[in-house]
Amino acid sequence: MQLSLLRSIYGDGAAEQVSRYAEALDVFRTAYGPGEALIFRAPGRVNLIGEHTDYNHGYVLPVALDRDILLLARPRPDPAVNLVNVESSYAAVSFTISPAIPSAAAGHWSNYIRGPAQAMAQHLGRTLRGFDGLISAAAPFGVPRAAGLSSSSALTVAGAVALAHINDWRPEKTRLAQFCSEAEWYVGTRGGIMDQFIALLAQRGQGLFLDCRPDAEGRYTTSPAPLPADYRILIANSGVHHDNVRGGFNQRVAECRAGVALLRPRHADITHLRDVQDAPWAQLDPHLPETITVAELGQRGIRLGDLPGLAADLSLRVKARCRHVWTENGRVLAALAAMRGGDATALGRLLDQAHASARDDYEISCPEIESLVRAAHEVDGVAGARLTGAGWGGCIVALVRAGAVPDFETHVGRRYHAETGRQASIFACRAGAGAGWVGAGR
Ligand code: NG1
Repeated sequence: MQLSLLRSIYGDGAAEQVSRYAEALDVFRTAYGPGEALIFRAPGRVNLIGEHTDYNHGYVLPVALDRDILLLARPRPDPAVNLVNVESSYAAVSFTISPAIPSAAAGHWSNYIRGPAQAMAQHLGRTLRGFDGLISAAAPFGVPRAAGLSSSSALTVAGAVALAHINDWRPEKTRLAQFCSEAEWYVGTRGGIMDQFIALLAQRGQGLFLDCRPDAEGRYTTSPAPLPADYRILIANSGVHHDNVRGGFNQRVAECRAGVALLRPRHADITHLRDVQDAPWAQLDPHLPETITVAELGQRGIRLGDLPGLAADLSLRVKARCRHVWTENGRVLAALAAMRGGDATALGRLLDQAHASARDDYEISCPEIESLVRAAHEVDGVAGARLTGAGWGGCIVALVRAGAVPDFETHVGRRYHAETGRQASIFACRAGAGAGWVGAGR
């Protein structure tokens, strides 16, 4: 792959990608024989602020990573999809594209390709061409997995971009992002649209403000968010894996839906928590119970929809969850203003407040994440730090003065190891470019 092309995607990091692309092409040829492969890529992301707001139609402010998933594909004349992985620990899989593709076991990586394939077959209503494909997502260039950096959506988006290209479907990027977020429901989560939007719409060197509420025509508002000069966005991965499919994610969605249902008698048009964002919290608070069970909601005629894994005696902490969403939306708007004004100190303070809210009201932190956040705050030059992503493990994101990066890496790494016995992987986020077709290689 030409260096100049890779530069337009990876900037200063392009040179080190050359051998990665060459290796992927090599493994591809070994698996499928000589000839051309189309190369697609999709980045992971770090969410700077705006956690668990997307599925409530709120605001988010993610940044794409320069760490991505490559999907090499050779179109086939039939609807078969064959997939191998550069990492041999991932066994090869095959499936046939149709409007009803049987899923692999829960959590299996191929479900993130089956999802967009099935959704596209349904959407386009014709027989699609499949491909012989290879995934390259190994460290250090790949998106770290199960770390709240959206490796799963990167895989979904890479699959969708490849299938759309091969089958001559050319939707607008925002339309494709929306398509991908619904396609990912195939795996069993009811996530929002943030990850797929940033994966597709990212611009190198910028964050992306996204209003997750569509307008009357179903369109979304996005705008680039300038990153503070002289500061770096650092990510520290706790190494604690979280799993949205089996974890408490759907419970949080249920708690927000319960809040919506309980506010409806006073806010007739409410469909998402975002719809009461302009009401003062003091007006909402009295109508939201501290806790209520799924069964008690049922007695009031409230059903929470198609969320797998909700037991009748499950106690939902509705008030605190809604308070997090309501305050977090305010913080995202304030963060955008701080970024536009170049005020890193104000932005950092908002990250700290967002962390406290995620920990106390949304209860998605864990001891390892707390250890990382504490350690980050001990470094001179850290403007703010918070957990990022769905939670229950994964990563923290910190806003660090450029000159303080070495101190951050040393101190946070040591402190975390001393407190937990684990190694944190710490790296800077060089805001990367959005997903797409890179070119063809042999
Ligand atoms: P991660 O951190 O990648 O599991 C999940 C959701 C996002 C968003 C965040 C919490 C999916 C695919 N991703 O992201 O939409 O809700 O949690 O802010 O469901």
